[in-house]
This record gives sequence, structure tokens and C-alpha cells, in this order.
Amino acid sequence: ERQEARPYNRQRLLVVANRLPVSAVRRGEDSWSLEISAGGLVSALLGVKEFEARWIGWAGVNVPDEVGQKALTKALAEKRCIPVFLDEEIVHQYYNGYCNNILWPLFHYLGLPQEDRLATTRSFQSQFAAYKKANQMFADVVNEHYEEGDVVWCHDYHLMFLPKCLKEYNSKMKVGWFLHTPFPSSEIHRTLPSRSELLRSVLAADLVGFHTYDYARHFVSACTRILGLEGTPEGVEDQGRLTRVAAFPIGIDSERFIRALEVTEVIQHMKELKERFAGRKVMLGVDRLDMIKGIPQKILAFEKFLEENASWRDKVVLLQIAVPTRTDVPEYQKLTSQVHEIVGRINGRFGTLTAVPIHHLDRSLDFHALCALYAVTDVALVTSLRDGMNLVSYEFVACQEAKKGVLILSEFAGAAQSLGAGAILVNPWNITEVAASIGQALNMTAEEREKRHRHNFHHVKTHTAQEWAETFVSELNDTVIEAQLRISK
Ligand code: ADQ
Repeated sequence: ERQEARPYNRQRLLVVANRLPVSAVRRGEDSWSLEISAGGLVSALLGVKEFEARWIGWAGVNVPDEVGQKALTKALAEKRCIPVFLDEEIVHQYYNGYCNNILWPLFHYLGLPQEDRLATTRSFQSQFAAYKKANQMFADVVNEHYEEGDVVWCHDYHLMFLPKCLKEYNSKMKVGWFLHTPFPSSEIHRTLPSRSELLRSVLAADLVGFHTYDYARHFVSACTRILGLEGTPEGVEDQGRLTRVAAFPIGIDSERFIRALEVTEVIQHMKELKERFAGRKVMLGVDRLDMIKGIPQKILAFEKFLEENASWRDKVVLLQIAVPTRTDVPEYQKLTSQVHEIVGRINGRFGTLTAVPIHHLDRSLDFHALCALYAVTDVALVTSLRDGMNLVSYEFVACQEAKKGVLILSEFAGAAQSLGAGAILVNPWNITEVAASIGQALNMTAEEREKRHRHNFHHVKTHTAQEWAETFVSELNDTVIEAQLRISK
């Protein structure tokens, strides 16, 4: 595959992320069936203009035998994907442990795990060792496939150690790193035992990107305060070498959603939903079931609204779609039962023989069903306690050209920076405020809804995932060229 002819001048983009955008199921000793996930992020990254993209990552399955690995590698190559094979122990320590139990909560301001201190410290060390080892394994695969001139784009908190590993292999490699979560205040980051090592490793990249200007600023402060380096308007400087740091807010493939609303199946779904909830306003929440999404807080705010507004009780319904994730982590199991308990209590309290105020689904919906739901919704509730960006808010807006529904949006989601002018911004911890915003949204005049929607729809249509990917990659290219010019002067 490496020798495959490609048009002269067409650069290759190696996208490195923890997970490949495929689900792989083994059908036999040497046969696999693959399904590629069709999200906006995937098409954006694979479709960067002027570049030919390859995706490098873990396929999400344990493949201990060589025959299986070879067969999977071959099947993935047809989808422009290259696998990194991680065994179960590494996945447990690196992915479930260091990534999801330590970095994820910390970056969302939930702090470090607080169980038995000694046990945590011990497991912390072995998890960090596994994290570095896993990152080195990613680096080995990148290095093996790298060709001179390629651009390497590393993604997310799983791979903070990767830029350094890559530059150790080849200091001329063009390396960018983008964080999809928030980067927290330096006062939070400094609680992390491996704080300096991770910062230094990220700084090995040529370009470091975040969703918002605030996250970029937090990162630069962490480097100045924790490492004692110099922050400049362009980024962070260390002994004359500059790492550029900037904000690149992501978007969605808005046309994909807009077009979907014309598909017969979606129109049929919409009709069914409208009939099912005739006479009631529809409120919607769509989230991965994760503590950062503020699902219990959202449902409690809805309860408060019903409590205080008896006349609305049989006129509004909340549909909460929560896809379970990381189901083998105990905290996530606890969250599921907590949400079920609250929903049960509220439905018992305000339901009637024929209707309940909350429909809660623990599963993912297919693309068409999701679009139909977005389109029939009157009020969307996005109440993340922290969220890098939050694409659900963008998807909702894209599907609302006809209805012009209201978005209630957490001020702690990155999306508040871009959709704040059209949304009702709330502090999700303040249940009284969220309940009042539900009332405001349900009673809003058509004129005001139109005005707010116009603003957000324009933003969602003009700031797409494709444009996001292209901007990052071209800035990465320019950054490296500028640095070379500086050195040659
Ligand atoms: P996530 O935390 O996964 O992403 P988000 O940006 O909202 O959050 O994206 C979720 C995606 O999953 C959306 O495309 C949504 O449609 C889909 N989804 C969620 N629930 C679903 C359901 N029940 N059924 C079907 N689809 C569902 C991370 C960061 C975000 C950041 C993105 C991209 O946490 O802050 O915006 O990466 O950078």
C-alpha cells in the first residue's frame, strides 16, 4: 500500500486517534467484517482538500493472534485505516485507567479520583506507565508508515505523549495535536502528578489546537506557571523554539443534516412523532451517558419546572436519549441507576394513567431517527457541566429551519462561545435558573425564536467540520514552513 501511486504534489495526512472510525467483528480465523462510522468528524478528516488521509488507531478489539492481526490489517487498508494493536492489560490500564478515570474527569473539572489515597497513587503510577507505553506503540506505527512530507495530526487526551515520541523518531516530522475536551485552568492541571511530563510532550508538537480561546489560554498558563516557560501571543516559547497554540472551533457537516430532512424515512418518522406527542411541546436531550453531560441536573430542573407550573404538566414532554458509554467503569454504572431512579420518581409523581412527563431511552438512535427527533423538538436542553464543544447543540440547530425551536445551552460547553447569542445560556448547577429558562423557552414569541435561530443557523452552516479540519492542517503546514524560515535566517 505504501508504494501506491498518488498524484504528484498531493500531501498525505496521517490522522492519529485512539479509536479508528470502524467497528470490527471477527467472522472467522482470518476474516473480519468492518463497518465504518459515518460521523461528521470522520468525513471531515478523511475529506481535507488537497490531502490524502490515512487513519491510524486502535480498532477497539483484542486480537492476540498473528493470523487475525494480518487479516484485520488487510481489511482495514481498504478503508484507509491502519491498526495499532493493544492487548487487554494495556487497554485496561491506559484506556479505562489513565485516560477515562484520570484525564477525562480532571479535564472536566471533576478532580482526580479520591478513593484510598495509597491505592490510587500506586495504580496511578502503573496507569501512567501504561499510558506512555501505549502512546509509544502508536508512535511506532506512525513511524513505520510515515513518508517524508506527510502531515501528522494527533487527536485528544489519549495521545498527549505522542508528539514527543514522534519528534524523537524524526524531528522534521510535521506534528499537530488537537484536544477535543476542555483544557482546564492551570490550577486544576497542576494537581496531576504527571503534569509537567505531559505538558512538555505536547509542546514537542509544532501546532497545538483547542476548541476555544479560553482552553488555549489555560494551556499557555499551565506552561508558564508549571514549567516556567514564556507565553507569547503565538504560543509557548522554550529556548528559542516556538510551539504555536491556537483555537480551532469544530463544527458539523450541516448539509448532511439539512439534506436528511428530505428523506422519506425521516419525514415518516417526524409524522409519527408529531402524532404521538400531539398537543404537547417536545423537549429533547441527546447525550452520551456521562457525568460531564449533567443529565441528573437537567432532569431535576425539569421536575422543578413541573412543580412550579402545574398548567404545563400535561402539555410538555421531555425525551432524554442517553447512549451508555464506558459501561465497565463503576461510576458510569452508578450514573445509569441514578438517572433511572430520578426519572422513575418524577414519572410516578407527575404521570397519569395515559402519559408520563419523561421518556428516557438508554440507547443510541440511528442517524435518520435522530434527525427526525431534532426536527420535531420545540426546546433542546444541553446542560453539560463541562464540554469541549458539544456537537448535539449544532445538530439540533441544523435541523430547525422549519420549526425554529429554542436551544437552552450550558455556559460551560465550548458551544456557548459560538451559539451563545442565539441560545438561552444557563449555569447547569443552578436548577432554579434552568427551570426558569425552560419556562422562558416554552413561552417565547415566534418573532424572538426566529431571531435567535437565524443567528445560530448561520453560524452552524458557515463553520463546518470540513472547514475546521482544513484550517488546522493548513496552519500546521504554514507553522512548520515559518519555523524553517526563522531557523535559516
Ligand atoms: P462527545 O462528548 O461525544 O464528544 P458531542 O460533541 O455532543 O459529545 O458529540 C456526540 C455525538 O454523538 C453527536 O454527533 C451525537 O449526534 C451523537 N450521539 C449522542 N447521543 C446519541 C444517541 N443517543 N444516539 C445517536 N447518536 C448520539 C467529544 C467532546 C465534545 C466535542 C466532540 C468533538 O466531549 O465536547 O464537541 O468530542 O470535538
